[in-house]
Amino acid sequence: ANLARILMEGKLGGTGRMVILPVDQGFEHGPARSFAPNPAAYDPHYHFELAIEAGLNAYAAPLGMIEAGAATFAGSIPTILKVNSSNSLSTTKDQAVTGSVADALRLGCSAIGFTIYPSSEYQFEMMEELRELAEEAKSAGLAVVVWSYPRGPMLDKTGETAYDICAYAAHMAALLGAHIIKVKPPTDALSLDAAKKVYIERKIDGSDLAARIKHVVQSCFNGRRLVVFSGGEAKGADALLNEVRAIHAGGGNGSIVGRNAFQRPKDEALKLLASMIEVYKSKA
Ligand code: FBP
Repeated sequence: ANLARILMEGKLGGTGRMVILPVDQGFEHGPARSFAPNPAAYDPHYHFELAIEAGLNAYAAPLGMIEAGAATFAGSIPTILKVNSSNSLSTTKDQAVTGSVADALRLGCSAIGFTIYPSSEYQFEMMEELRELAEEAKSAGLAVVVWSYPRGPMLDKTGETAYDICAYAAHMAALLGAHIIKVKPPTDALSLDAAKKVYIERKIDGSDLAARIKHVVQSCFNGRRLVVFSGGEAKGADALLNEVRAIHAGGGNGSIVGRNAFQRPKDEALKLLASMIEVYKSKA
């Protein structure tokens, strides 16, 4: 029922496509890097309002952000409690568990969100933490959203998003029991250095983004799991919309877009989110 709630909410409700607002960048990148471009975004209420006004499917954030708005916005939009986080003051590719299933239930959330870093030295601990939290969440009727971001000493920046690595990471999230899987848009490039060191399984022509998206979706049980793609650093509206068109054409279930939404002035963000929603509503 909680997964259905996310799928039925907002302007894309009932289409099988979704757009989610994630705001955990304060943890991941720090407050100034995240919110200084649009200072209104320092206020947790801003993000609830943005997601609600844009007619999104859900809003995802760590404990403090959800707690700060839970009373005011109760029942207005499905929320996803991000229960682990990394931060930029650490040199390790690890995460701290920063929320619980009990917190998610107390705050009326529809799902928990958890990040794994396949390829990190700590990947197995993260997977084991996820296993426990997902079991608890599911037994309480909550959905499980997994951010699967390959990173660690074997991979350079290019390798982290290379489509075979991305598909592998997405598949592991599906195997770990995720209902919704979140990855970065897969790229074609793989540096020579990374190619020497990592698992390579290039069985498809990856020159086109829609084909790479299709490969990732296929790796998530042939579309039996929901796969959404992140927006990344702030970029031009046209570049983002082209990416969204390719995600839609490749059979992706939608976008989970943070910085490209909250770092723009609200009117611009609402316009961009409306255009994204239009793409997902159109015939793929
Ligand atoms: P963005 O749309 O801002 O990229 O948000 C998606 C997200 O997964 C956030 O949830 C997370 O904080 C961030 O990306 C991590 O980005 P990076 O890997 O660049 O640190």
